[in-house]
Amino acid sequence: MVRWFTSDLSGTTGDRRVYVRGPALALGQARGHNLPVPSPPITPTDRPAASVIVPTYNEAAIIATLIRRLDDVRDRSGIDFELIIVDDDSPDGTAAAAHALEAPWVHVVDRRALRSLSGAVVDGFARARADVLVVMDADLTHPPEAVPDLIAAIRAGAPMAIGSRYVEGGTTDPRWPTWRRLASRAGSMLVRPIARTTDPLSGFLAVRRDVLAAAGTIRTRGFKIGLEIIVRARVRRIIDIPIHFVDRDRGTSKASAREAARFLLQVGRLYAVALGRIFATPRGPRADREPHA
Ligand SMILES: Nc1nc2c(ncn2[C@@H]2O[C@H](COP(=O)(O)OP(=O)(O)OP(=O)(O)O)[C@@H](O)[C@H]2O)c(=O)[nH]1
Ligand SMILES: [Mg+2]
Repeated sequence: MVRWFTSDLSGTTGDRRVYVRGPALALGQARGHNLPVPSPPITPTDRPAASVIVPTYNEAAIIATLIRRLDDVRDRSGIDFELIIVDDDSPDGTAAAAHALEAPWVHVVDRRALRSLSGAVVDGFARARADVLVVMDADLTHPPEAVPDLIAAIRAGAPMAIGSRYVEGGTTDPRWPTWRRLASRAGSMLVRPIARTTDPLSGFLAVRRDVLAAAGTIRTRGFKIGLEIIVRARVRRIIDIPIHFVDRDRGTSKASAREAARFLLQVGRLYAVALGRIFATPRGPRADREPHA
């Protein structure tokens, strides 16, 4: 049975279906949010091996296929991960479509906050029970079959893993027009100096829960939550997992000129964070420095 969460974080997540259209979640609002670190109190045997978080907006046409493919992946890999779909009240009924599939490992968060992809992911982190957190798109551009490799990278000790189109063995969709290839490459090059991965704009990632603690406040206005975590948590060691990125063939992209502008603002903010660290000078005596003679 799919578990429906209330929009109130104090809501329970028992096996009985609880579907309450509550007030907006306090987490993940547009301005910024301290990433949730502690997981909900549960017994160790309840804890899944990983939590896969999927933000959705108008993905009713595709959500069943995603859940079925992830179910196959769970069967074949033997990894007991949970799926957390965080929907922003999609008018096309995405949340209801997920509910109709009734799977014990699938949870649907019915979000009632300002629409925000990153905000939805942050709320998904808050709901997640595992220490390994995976984020992916619903649109099947991120192959569900690569999820075990991302989880394995974290289990092998990496703080973060990225599903990369640009590492050796990875590919982008051959149907991509030239302008899109150039835009993707240019965007990646723009942030390469502050993010040590071949695909810093990828939305397909795995991260250890404790790494999020180091990220502090996450701005949920930006579209690129992976980049936000890399810079704010100063993640140095990232394992790139090659993926074959296949363009969506159902549903519509939410990427837009507005999101592109927001991306540039996000990049500006993150450069300020990264450069601020380099040029930061101590303002007063510091405990770890010798006093001036
Ligand atoms: N909850 C929530 N999910 C969102 C929102 N915007 C986009 N999404 C989801 O976030 C994921 C990424 O959005 P896409 O529309 O695929 O954007 P994109 O990956 O940059 O663009 P494409 O390359 O065209 O796929 C998808 O699963 C969307 O359904 C939002 O405002 N709220
Ligand atoms: Mg997408």
